[in-house]
Amino acid sequence: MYLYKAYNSCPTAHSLHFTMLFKTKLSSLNIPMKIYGFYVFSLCCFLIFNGVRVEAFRNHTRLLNVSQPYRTAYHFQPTKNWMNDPNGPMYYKGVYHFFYQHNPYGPLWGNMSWGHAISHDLINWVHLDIALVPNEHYDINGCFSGSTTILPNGEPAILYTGVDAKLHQVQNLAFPKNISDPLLKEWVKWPLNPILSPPDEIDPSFYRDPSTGWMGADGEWRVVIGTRIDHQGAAILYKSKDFRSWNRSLSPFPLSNITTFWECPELYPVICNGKSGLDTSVISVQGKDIKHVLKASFNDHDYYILGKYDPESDGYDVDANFMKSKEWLRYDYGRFYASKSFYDGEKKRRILWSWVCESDTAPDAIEKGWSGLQTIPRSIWLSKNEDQLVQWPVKELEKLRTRKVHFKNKRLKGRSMIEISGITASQVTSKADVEITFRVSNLKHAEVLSAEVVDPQILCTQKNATTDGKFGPFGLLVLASKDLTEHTAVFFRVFRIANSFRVLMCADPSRSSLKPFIDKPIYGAFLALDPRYAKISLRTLIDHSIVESFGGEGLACITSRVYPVLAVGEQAHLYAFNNGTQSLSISSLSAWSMKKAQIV
Ligand code: DQQ
Repeated sequence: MYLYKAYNSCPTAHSLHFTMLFKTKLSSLNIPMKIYGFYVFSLCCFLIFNGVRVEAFRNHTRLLNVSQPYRTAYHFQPTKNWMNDPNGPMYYKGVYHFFYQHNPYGPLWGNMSWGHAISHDLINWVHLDIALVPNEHYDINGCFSGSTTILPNGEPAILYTGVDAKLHQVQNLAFPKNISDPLLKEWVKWPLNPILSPPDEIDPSFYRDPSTGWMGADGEWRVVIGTRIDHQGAAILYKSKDFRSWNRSLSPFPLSNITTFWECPELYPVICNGKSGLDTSVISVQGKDIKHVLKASFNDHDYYILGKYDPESDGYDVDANFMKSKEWLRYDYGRFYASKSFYDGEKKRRILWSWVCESDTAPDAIEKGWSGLQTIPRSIWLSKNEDQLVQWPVKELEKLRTRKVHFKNKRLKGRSMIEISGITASQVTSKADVEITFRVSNLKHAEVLSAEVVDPQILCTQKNATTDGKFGPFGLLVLASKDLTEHTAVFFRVFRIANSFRVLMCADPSRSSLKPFIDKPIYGAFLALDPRYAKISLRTLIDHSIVESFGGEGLACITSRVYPVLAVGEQAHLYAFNNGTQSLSISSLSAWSMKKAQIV
């Protein structure tokens, strides 16, 4: 594991770049802050030697005044500096609270603190003072990820991982100074911290990210903590009567022998017949029309399985075997890590947030003065087939929609494209919300795919947006320069396997930017729909340097980071395209330019 990847799993050009710079390999993930300091120092030396102005590192405010083509208009960001995992989102006394892993002193990972912001609609935000800073012996090397739980007396509790003076990961509590303040501006660490230290058989560098608590049939609280046991990714279950003193539960929880460590695990209920969410903590949600989602972050992605959790025995029966890679489900098949969900009691829904890391380099982050985005908060529920989750941007986002282009039933011949214009050019394409639905017919002509299960990411890479096909590639070209030198393609292909069909969804940023050292992976997922009976739909949120796509009304999601240099502002265009030989029709298209969210 290389230096940069100490505690943030961002498979970006950052790490690749620094791998090349330092060629420093560490034998474990346990990277002390002191070494991180050395790394920052080395970075500065490197930049000086390469003529990059290191004063940038000292004065981010000045940098934020220079042109910022990659800062987003409606995705959550701190005003400057580094952000990674979402932490402890919750709804409390009429206010949404969002916390996040934050380095208040620079645009690279370090000094892990909990940033804090509040909102009335999950879209417009006010940043508050930092909620937790690493200043006690039990968290002096970082206030790492964790969750909030609202206790029976209505009091919210933060349960988070601290990295102590010995670099051991321990679990700590914090409570609001004043619970009648809906803004929860100040947090007080529990005097008896740490409340949990790693058990003897657990490596103290792999013991972190406590989940939101839920109450079992016996009235006791439960949480899960990410770890590894015998070199396998795992979650450990803890129990408590009062949320303050905790004991390890002896009930075995799922392990995965093809992963080595789990971060940010979550366990929460979903209802089988509807889109409503369920409170994690409510015991009465157990029943035959409830399933439980077990989620973990590992290998740079967020995976989940569906199963049944029994609150009496704490057993968890999985629908599919977590150990077989083909059975894994993913929230998002692109850039998306360390997600966290919460139950929004006000709107009776479950909301999912995730960190979307950069794909540019550490020197780019220093020049920008910031690093890291959050996805648009997504409503999340169980699909009609009860075999996967469905995600959709929260309804409140639609308040930002402004000028609209709309048409219906337009033929898109083979090897053709149309520009979607008509919304003020400078507005539509750098920050837009586009919904498009395609209809395909005569599928007997579809390309044949062998019946073996194919990795969709590999298929999208082999058959990218420019590779000829029959039904597809068709979709959108976003953040495109007029001559298409730069563009990001989000598209579909329909394949025939014996007598059935498979719809592949891809996001291809390989031509998104002329900038060097950008990581531009092609991503892919299969859409669980039958194109003979269902239309193929795509919703894409475009926001300067992020492209978040929802295929099949949220059945598959792919998020990419892109950094165009030509396709910026008025020079950014949007097209619908069909590079397949077969004609199809656009049943409907609606595209809106988006207003800027108020994030202050
Ligand atoms: N990021 C946090 C850890 C967590 C990791 C540190 C996941 O608590 O495991 O910033 O990105």
